[in-house]
Amino acid sequence: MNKLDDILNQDIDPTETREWTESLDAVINADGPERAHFLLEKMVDATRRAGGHLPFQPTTEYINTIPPHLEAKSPGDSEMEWKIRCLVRWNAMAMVVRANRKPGDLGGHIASFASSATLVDVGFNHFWRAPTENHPGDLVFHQGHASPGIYARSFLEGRIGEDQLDLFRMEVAGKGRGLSSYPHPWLMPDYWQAPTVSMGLGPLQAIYQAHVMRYLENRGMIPKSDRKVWCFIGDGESDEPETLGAISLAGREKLDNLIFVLNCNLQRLDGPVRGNGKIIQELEGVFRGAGWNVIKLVWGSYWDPLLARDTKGVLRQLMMETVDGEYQACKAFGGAYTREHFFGKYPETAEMVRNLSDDDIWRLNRGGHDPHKVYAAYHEAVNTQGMPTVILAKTVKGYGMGASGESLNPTHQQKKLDNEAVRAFRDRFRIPIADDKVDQVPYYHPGKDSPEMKYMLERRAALGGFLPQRRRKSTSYQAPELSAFEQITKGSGDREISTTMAFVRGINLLLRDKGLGQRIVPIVADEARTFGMEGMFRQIGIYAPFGQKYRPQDADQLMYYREDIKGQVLQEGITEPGAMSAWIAAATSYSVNNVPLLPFYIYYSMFGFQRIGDLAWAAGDMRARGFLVGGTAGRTTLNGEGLQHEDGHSHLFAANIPNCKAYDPTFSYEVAVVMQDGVRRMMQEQEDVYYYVTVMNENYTHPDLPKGAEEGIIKGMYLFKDAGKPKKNEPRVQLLGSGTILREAIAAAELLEKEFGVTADIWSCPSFSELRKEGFDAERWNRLHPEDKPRVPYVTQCLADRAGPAVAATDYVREYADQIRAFMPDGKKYTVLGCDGYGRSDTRDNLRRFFEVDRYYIAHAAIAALAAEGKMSAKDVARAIKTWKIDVDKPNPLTV
Ligand SMILES: Cc1ncc(C[n+]2csc(CCOP(=O)(O)OP(=O)(O)O)c2C)c(N)n1
Ligand SMILES: [Mg+2]
Repeated sequence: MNKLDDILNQDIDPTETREWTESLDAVINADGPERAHFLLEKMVDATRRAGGHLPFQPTTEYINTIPPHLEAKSPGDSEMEWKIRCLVRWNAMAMVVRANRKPGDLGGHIASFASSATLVDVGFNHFWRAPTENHPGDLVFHQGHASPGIYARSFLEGRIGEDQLDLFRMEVAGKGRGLSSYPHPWLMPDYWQAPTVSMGLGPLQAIYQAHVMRYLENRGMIPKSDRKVWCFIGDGESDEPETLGAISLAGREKLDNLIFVLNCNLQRLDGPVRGNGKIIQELEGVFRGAGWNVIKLVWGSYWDPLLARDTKGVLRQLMMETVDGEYQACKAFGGAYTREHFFGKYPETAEMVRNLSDDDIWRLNRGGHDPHKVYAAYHEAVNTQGMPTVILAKTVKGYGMGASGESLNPTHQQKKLDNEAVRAFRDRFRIPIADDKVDQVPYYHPGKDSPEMKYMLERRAALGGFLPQRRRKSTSYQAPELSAFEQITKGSGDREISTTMAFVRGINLLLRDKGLGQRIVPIVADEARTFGMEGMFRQIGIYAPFGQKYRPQDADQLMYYREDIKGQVLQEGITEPGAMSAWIAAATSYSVNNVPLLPFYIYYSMFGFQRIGDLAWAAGDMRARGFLVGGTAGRTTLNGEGLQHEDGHSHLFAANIPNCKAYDPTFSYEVAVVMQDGVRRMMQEQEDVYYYVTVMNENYTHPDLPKGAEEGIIKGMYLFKDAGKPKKNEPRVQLLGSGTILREAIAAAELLEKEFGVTADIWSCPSFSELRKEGFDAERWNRLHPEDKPRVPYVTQCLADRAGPAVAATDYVREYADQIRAFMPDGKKYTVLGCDGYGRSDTRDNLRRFFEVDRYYIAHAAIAALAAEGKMSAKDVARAIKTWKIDVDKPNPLTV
């Protein structure tokens, strides 16, 4: 022990200590605990000023935050709610066990919901409101693998049939009636609102949903309400950086519309979460430090009399000293073990339980299993103002599973209960299923007219209807015609601009749209200036929930840094996962808030999909609608920044998300066409797609939108330059490209003609990914319809009557442009150049030479392809190498 600990732990003058404590008691009695708190803070200040080093105490005692006498009482019928909970528990268990008695190893989880059943039940019975005309409804994020419990309740409510319970995890065979393993709006679009099972993404998204709800309230787009976002989280899940990574935002913005329920069953998948410590204490410190209201819900009511008798604090000391591994063992081994190993540690505590039987000790319940205490905690949470609330609820993993799994290390994966375990479960929860039937683990429904069902329906009616439920569609908004984007569909003349500038202009045009303008949500993660968006700061303001409390340094400038409670730009700071979550919240606002928004999140493309890929996947699942804009994209176009900035593969990630449409435009009119089409599909047609568009910072001139190119741009390919019908013996090639590298292809065409008399058709391919999807769809259709007229993939249609080999070049890895190889017309050779390998910093010219995608390499590849087809010779290739100074001994950029 160091000296400080000595001072704190040794009472050198007990009489003086008692006098002080009595004075404090007197203040509490006369003026309440707030006054006592005030006085203590004053004393702490005085001690600090006198030079006393007061250690920071982020934690409180290991007992409930709400003392028994301040607990709000539940108005519910606790006997009835217990019965209902037992039925929910049984059916949740039954659906998993039945699924796993069938062939196919379907999996599922019993132990997690078993630990959270009471936490969930109290929410459904008393707190969570469904959307109605008068209330927007609460948004509840459930722990993903607790889904059986949610389905079981829906079954009792009559929303899900018995047949469907038997289709748990059988979504293919279920033909639309199957129940998804976890919450997936993509799979159950009328039911689940948010995917959560990728640990950490639920809590992160819940924070940003609450943040965007406040944003909408502050901008006057939805009325202020007492609506809440609730998020259930596992204690093991709290180790994910995403779980805790944004809690300071919630504290800072005082998001009292947000409630976390941390289900602290002390176990994760493999074993204890903090066997050698206490997860509740650890989380208390973290959340308190971040400005949250922390409600510890550690002990159930059976402990109250013991704690009331603990005048000397020995029990509380014991509670504090005991580590989670030991608490887990107590629940696994039972009352006698707990008497000996827990209470037996001190004579005072042993004495406390002397008159209790082992069974009584076993029944000493944990806070998260006591519906009265849970009610009180929720009541306080929903009434807390000025800060978000986290409830740290101590529970037992596998509660009710007895010897087959209660508090045992392997319980997480227990999904096959034997008959004995099933009978024990039935007995423990008093399910009226007869001995001769119970081994089949039948579902149990008490009947439509049963008091249980009546009670449940009454409760839900009082709270506005059933949950979970999801809104599929909201109001449609007319997209502006392409003509509204004339500023960027028309050529730039001599002016050199980048596609980033074109895109930002496009956003500005939309901001001026009468219907849509308000609904545009520009989002940045501290990179607005990088993309030339600082004009928006002044113009539409940066959202700041408490307004701007200082005079900005650049107040005298035209484009000053303007923060405003009604600001439209979401400046999320340097957090790509945070900005992405804000984007998801805005992109799903049509469903969650019945307020369609069109978010544009602009970021460094390298810090996009590869950094937050799992969120991008969740966005697809959640049917997000909006634009992701990967700025300063490309492996050679972002020249100076080097290996960690130069993105050559985000398009491959994007291409793997089924409902993400990804484009790599070269010219401003392509940007405009993609943008207009996206607005039409997402805001007007309400299609569940989102867009990824890469934009660059290379400045060049842009031509006019070629007549009739729109359709090809959207499909992913159009003829940019037609070389006409080739003359006899005229060597011809097809050059393909996207992004800035298309311009190298255009330059290559000139070199080819000048040096070798080779002519080229030039194809701009804004989306190799869209081309691939269409091609494989046609190919599949043809296989399945052998006797019908075959569909010709669009790429094949484009190139069928075009002479000569095809050469594509891209600023991304070869794989990106290689996606269309399967659709080359028969016999057409296809060469792909791309930027495989790590990036590095240099000039664009040097990088393009290094990655072998510049005009010379493209031209050389075209000559080589013609030679391979016998239209030119090896000598021609050698001449090309010499003419264009190609270094044949240069190592492959992939490996250097
Ligand atoms: C990102 C991610 N990693 C791993 C998993 C696999 N997984 C599912 S549940 C689980 C344990 C969860 O423990 P905890 O959060 O404590 O929840 P509990 O089941 O105990 O309530 C793990 C590792 C996952 N779903 N997501
Ligand atoms: Mg856990």
